[in-house]
Amino acid sequence: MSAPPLIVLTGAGISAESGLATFRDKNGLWERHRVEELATPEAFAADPVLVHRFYNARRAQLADPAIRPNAAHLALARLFAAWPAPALLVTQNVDDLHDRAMPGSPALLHLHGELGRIRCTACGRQQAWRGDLSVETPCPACAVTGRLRPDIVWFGETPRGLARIEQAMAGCRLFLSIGTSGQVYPAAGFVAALRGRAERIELNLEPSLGSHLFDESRQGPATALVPAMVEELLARWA
Ligand code: BJW
Repeated sequence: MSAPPLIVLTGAGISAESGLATFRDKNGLWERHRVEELATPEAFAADPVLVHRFYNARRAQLADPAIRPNAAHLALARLFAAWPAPALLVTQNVDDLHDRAMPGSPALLHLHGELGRIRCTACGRQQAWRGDLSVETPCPACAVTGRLRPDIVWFGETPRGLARIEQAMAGCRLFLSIGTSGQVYPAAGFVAALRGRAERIELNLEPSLGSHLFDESRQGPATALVPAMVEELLARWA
């Protein structure tokens, strides 16, 4: 039998052991705000200074040399380099730890955008951005101020790469969900959509909201579960 076409979905839990906070765990609040209060176009319109501060803090944290891909990101990079069938890595994370583990990989899709990119709502230009952003920062392309925003998918906005995901879902026969609480759609709906078509395995610190929908659910830290899973899959299929 040949290797099954693969989709891997990752969430904040895969980056937790690299030192990045998740959203909905005990330490998931930022300055006492829930992500649902910050990551919306309405929140940005009402208080852009606060929302810029939230993303500036996270962008700065990502630039800290102590924040690096962990054993789970590196194991997935090994899996994707060796997998002998179509494979797509859909991450909900806006950090760049998968990118650093598998630089330039066409298999990686950032469903919710990227912390290291911004976009101008005046001229539409998107670009890489490493420093802070404020309501006074002029757009490097059109020079208009006050219209730059993080290139992030907020609640109510359309996630990235949906056509590509739909195509991959149609052929998918193996689905891994790693480090996500299964509370945010459309990613939370992938497991149900693949019912009866793909083997679905969850790897998470604790059972997610949709845990019962998986064929198998393994609990533990991603840096232990993911390398073990990758070794199993490569031994079986590659
Ligand atoms: C470990 C670990 C370790 C810890 N090892 N594991 C009602 C019903 C259905 C849908 C909706 C609804 N009302 C509104 C909606 C839609 C809405 C939605 O889902 N809302 C929910 C709150 C219900 N979704 C949207 O608006 C999305 N857009 C959309 O639907 O557009 C319409 C459309 C769809 C399809 C086609 C066309 C149009 C957009 C969602 C945008 C989400 N954005 C955020 C913030 C921006 C990014 C950022 O700032 O970083 O993305 S929200 C936040 O949640 C972030 C994450 O990517 C996302 C998911 O969180 P994640 O990754 O699961 O993190 P946690 O913290 O929740 O879980 C971590 C897990 O890891 C935990 O389980 C831990 O146990 C585990 N863990 N340590 C392994 N070491």
